[in-house]
Amino acid sequence: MNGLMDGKNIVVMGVANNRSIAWGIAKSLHNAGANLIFTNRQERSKKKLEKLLNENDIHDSLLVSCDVADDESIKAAFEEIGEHVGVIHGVVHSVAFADRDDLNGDFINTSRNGYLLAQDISSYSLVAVTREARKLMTEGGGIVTQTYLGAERVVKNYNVMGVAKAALEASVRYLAEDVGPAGIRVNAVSAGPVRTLSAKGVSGFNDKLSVIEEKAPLRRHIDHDQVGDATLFLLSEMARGITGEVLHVDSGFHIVA
Ligand code: NDP
Ligand code: KAL
Repeated sequence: MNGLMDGKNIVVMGVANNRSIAWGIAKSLHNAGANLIFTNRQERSKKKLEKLLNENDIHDSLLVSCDVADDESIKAAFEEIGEHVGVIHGVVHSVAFADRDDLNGDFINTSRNGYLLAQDISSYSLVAVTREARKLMTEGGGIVTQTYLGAERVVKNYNVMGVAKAALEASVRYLAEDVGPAGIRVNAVSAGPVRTLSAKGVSGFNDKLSVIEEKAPLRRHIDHDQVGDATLFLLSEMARGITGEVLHVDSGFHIVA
């Protein structure tokens, strides 16, 4: 690409494999010249990522472990990142989790623990991450998270995750206000369905895909590369006037009744 992100250190959280939305984002950022730092929860994902980086000739990336369920882990991860690169210019938050049992049937049956777990990993984590990342973002920059239409509308089976994403989107706005004076922008991309490891095995995913082809203005699915380019835009100086925003990358599906 055009070196839009030359000299920028960007932390990417949430690559599980080559299908991950975060991997699409990593490729876009790499092609734009960014220096990438990755965080993973599971060792298995770290191994997959190492292989992907080799296959794609991406070298010298720092790989740090981070479980967003744990404040100490987040703190330690960003301290380690700070020791290696000093300043960071952006963070990609691409993590979410809910118990599979809570992702079908009636939302009304969500347990207290299931509700709290989804909120903890999928929404609160952005708050905790932003707090730690801010310390290293001394030159300003951008933070981008990933959300889904189920935050705005009732989408069958999305259930507890829809409520967590609604909280995530509201958190984007409150965080944007807090860190704006430091020149840090906080935005979200609302992606259409992408077949990833998370989406695997959750009921109703295939139905969601076919409706897009039928009803979305562009009559086709999106892929993680399209999410990658939109996220790159939001992290770059091109989006310097944009914060607290939710940008839909969904072939226009959200505008259709
Ligand atoms: P993936 O399964 O590829 O990625 C999910 C990631 O979440 C994994 O890398 C996983 O880490 C990470 N994660 C879960 N729990 C934790 C934790 N406690 N600490 C740190 N990391 C954790 O799925 P996607 O790429 O689909 O998901 C990425 C984001 O995109 C999510 O926020 C999702 O809600 C959102 N999204 C996805 C859409 C889709 O259709 N796929 C549509 C719209 C939004 P690990 O690999 O180490 O387990
Ligand atoms: C309406 C849609 C159909 C699917 C419904 C719910 C999807 C929820 C997403 C959520 C992140 C999935 C999970 O938490 C899965 C988890 O219980 C089990 N999976 C794992 O543990 C794997 C191994 C790891 C890597 O996954 C995680 N997350 O850590 C929504 C569709 C159309 C769009 C999607 C998939 C949106 C989204 O938010 O992902």
